[in-house]
Amino acid sequence: MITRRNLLLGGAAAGLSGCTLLDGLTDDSGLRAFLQGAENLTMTAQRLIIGNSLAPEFTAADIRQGQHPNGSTGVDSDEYRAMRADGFASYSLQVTGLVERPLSIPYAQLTGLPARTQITRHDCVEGWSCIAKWMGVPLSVILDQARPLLNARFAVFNCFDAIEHGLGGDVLYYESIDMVDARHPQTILAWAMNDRALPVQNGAPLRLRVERQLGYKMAKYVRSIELVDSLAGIGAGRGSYWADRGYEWYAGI
Ligand SMILES: Nc1nc2c(c(=O)[nH]1)N[C@H]1C(S)=C(S)[C@@H](COP(=O)(O)O)O[C@H]1N2
Ligand SMILES: [Mo]
Repeated sequence: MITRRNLLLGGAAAGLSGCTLLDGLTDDSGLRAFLQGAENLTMTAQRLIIGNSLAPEFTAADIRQGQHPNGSTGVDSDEYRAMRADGFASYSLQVTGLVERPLSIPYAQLTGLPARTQITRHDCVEGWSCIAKWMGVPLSVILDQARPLLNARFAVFNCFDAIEHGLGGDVLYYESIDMVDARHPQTILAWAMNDRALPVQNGAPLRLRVERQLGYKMAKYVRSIELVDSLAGIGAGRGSYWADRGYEWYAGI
């Protein structure tokens, strides 16, 4: 079966520079076949196979190069430039929607919260992977502070970057995950990468890591997290910039 992902994987293999093409995941490996097959399974079936298990974690020796920047690599707005100029001291993460306590968490407070460090492999749907070390606050820590209401089913990430400049105006990047992934121990809001402050090209000041899904789920430049009971009102209705353009919403790997 020729899926969009197969086409992308084939196409990307030729032109990629920067990151090692698919660290530990060569073109003819069984794992790649599994990944491609997995897209045809439903999310429920994937969850049965994966359970709530952890994604593989690696050692520092496995980090071969910097994280290959992809998608937006910066934000073209005065608001963002001003935050960047002060080292993001004026940034605050907003937590809104179906919560008991809406939050506005300043950068200095975010980086002072309990943090998790994990060395994981980022798999982009275009056919490359990078192993990097991520450090940040578990999303569950933020949720415990905000106290989601019982009807909260999804966490939506609204980003600063305009991924599309159309006649109808700019489209800002957005993504979403369900509460199972939101509460997963490896789901963190990363503010550091490879022992340094998160670089602008990789999503400064804050980016999501949701380690059992593909790269496009890992929203960079996160402005706010909104808890909702339905994705119908988000973007074109699927709660994700790329899902609204034909990719899987649940991009399990
Ligand atoms: N805000 C935002 N997040 C984003 C993207 C983007 O364009 N904008 N691209 C996605 C894609 S397709 C990938 S592979 C990763 C790339 O992350 P990196 O630049 O740190 O490698 O970010 C994801 N998150
Ligand atoms: Mo990607």
